[in-house]
Amino acid sequence: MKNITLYIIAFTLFLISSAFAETYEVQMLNKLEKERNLYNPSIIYVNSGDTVKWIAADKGHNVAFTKKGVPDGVELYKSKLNSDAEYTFNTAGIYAYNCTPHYGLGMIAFVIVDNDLSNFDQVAKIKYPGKSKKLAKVLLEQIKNGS
Ligand SMILES: [Cu+2]
Repeated sequence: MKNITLYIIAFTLFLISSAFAETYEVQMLNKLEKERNLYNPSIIYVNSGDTVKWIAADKGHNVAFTKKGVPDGVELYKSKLNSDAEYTFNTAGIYAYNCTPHYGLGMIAFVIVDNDLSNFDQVAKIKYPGKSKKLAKVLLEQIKNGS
């Protein structure tokens, strides 16, 4: 009987947490003020179970998880160009991602799941190409400072 009660409690908690899973939107843009080829916002904090939806507000972009930029055991997700994309985050940690055609032009962004920064050093060690290098430094500094 005790086991059944625990099971019911666990299942109820699961239902409640699923009901509260949120969806966040990130825009894929050609231009915003002085910036070109960007994700807006470029850093978002979510909880495990939450979904991020990337909106192809402008064409020519996609979402590709950056190699070595995700928590251990997570497969690299890659979306199609010109299309909205969606991914549900179930593993805690930092996720670095980039636009395949605009990686060298600085089109990178981060998702932090459950406020877990345990893979920070690994993500900071990535060799970000071209303009991504400077932006990665700025964004990672913000992540480190929790802002
Ligand atoms: Cu792009």
